[in-house]
Amino acid sequence: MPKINQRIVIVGTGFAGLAMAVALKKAGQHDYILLEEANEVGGTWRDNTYPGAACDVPSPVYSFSFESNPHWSSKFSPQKEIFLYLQHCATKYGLRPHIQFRSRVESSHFDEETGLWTVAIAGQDPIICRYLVLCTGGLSRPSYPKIPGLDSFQGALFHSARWNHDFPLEGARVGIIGTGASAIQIVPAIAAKVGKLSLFQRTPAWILPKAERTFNSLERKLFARVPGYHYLLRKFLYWQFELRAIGLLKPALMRIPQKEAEALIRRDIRDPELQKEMTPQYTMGCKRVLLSNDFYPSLNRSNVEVISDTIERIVPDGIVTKDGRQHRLDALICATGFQVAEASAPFPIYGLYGQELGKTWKDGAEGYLGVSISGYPNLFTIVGPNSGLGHNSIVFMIEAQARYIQKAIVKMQKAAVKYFDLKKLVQDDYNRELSRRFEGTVWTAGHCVSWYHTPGGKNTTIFPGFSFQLRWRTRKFKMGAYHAVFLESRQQLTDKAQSRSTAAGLLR
Ligand code: N01
Repeated sequence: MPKINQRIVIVGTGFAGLAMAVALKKAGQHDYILLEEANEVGGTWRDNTYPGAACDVPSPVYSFSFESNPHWSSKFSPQKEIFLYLQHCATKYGLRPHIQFRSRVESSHFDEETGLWTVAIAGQDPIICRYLVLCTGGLSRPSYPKIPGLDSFQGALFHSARWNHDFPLEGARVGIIGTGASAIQIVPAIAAKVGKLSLFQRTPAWILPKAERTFNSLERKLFARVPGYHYLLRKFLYWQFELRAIGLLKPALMRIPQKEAEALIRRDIRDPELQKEMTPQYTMGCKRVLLSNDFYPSLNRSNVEVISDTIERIVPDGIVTKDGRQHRLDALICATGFQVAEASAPFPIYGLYGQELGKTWKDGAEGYLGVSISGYPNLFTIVGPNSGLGHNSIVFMIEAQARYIQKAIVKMQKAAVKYFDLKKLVQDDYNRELSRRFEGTVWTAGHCVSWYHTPGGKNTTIFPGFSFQLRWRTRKFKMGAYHAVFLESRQQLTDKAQSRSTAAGLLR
């Protein structure tokens, strides 16, 4: 029998990986290791360093419930502060000794004989563990546009999530593809520096004003010294954002915030033609609703041009659009999002009987409560299939799922379970329920194409409900939803050994 090096392996050290480790630690479980490809914690908040990067969910709620932060400078914190916060959490909660940096997981294999996972790491010895927790996040793998000629571009080419800080923006002709959450933060941050900014838009996004404000010194003192203050503000913001789910579930209600967004377009964009170009034709909420006060005003600048003609091809010195125009560029930035719905597993994962997760998910990812996948025993995911949110803080979901997984591990350990596997019936029922829940929501009736869906149209990313509903359903580990295979008892092992020697004796 292979030797277990670590009982629990957690892959990733973003919000999810750290929440998982803290949940284990608080439950007195210390036999875990966190594998991190990079050399610091932070996940997406370590990697997204583009100018203007900030959170569009208020920090008191986009942070751990167990760790208030007196250092937030404003309601919507910049990337640097969130990155520092995560580094602080890793240190404060004693997680660093458990983290193995520069460890890229290449694959993992489950062995049904032993009930153990073998985790292969690039250039290192593999790790054998009983439980594997994927905290690799949906927004970790940049998606580059499949546009002919992309590789032929001779200028600086980079993705918003892998910003090239060596490229001098001053006076440069810069092209940005995409007008999503990242692009609307980048444009106002660089518009005044660059010579010319060409913004290539495929679909305009619905944008609402950002109720931004800085925290004054009194509030910061309250965060530091009065634990109840963080708690109450968090509750208030949570419910304020949670109410937005009503509109997503009943899209007719989205007409109200759409009117506000249309008024913002009319107020902040001077050119009536551009106002039309920037007005979305789908129902608000079908794609993520964006928040910004400075994106539209920056489009009025004389050095900024929005190009809504389809990109035909990329050439060595720029972009050619369908109307035949050539846009000459020194740098091309792909603010084109991440491989989310179309992506399978973060690395090859072989479950029961050698089945591979990428193949299991070829028609779209499916799981149960975003934490378990049938056919992949002792494997857990945080922010797995259908546990993303369009209206509230994902950290809330992450903490709920981490608690569920921690309880599952304790329960299985007590019951001496070798492995347990989610019943396929349970997974199918759950996914049928999700399909029913999606009916009539903004994600099915909103007339948009978004990264929430696979190319086949299946929504594999969003939880179609209130976040507290998923929290409620993950409050207890549901042992009955799983097939359990128990570790053999000492007596069973002795019996087995005896019958083997009897059989050998008979053969002699
Ligand atoms: O990516 P996106 P993002 N040709 O997928 C366009 C989180 N986030 O990096 O809409 C031309 O939203 C695409 O066009 P279309 C947040 O969850 C959070 O901006 O598909 N255009 C779209 O305009 C967010 O939702 C914060 O037609 C192409 C854009 O690229 C998620 O990250 C901040 C194209 C991609 O927009 C992703 O945001 C930033 C092509 N071939 C990000 N392919 C916070 O503040 C794509 N596009 C918390």
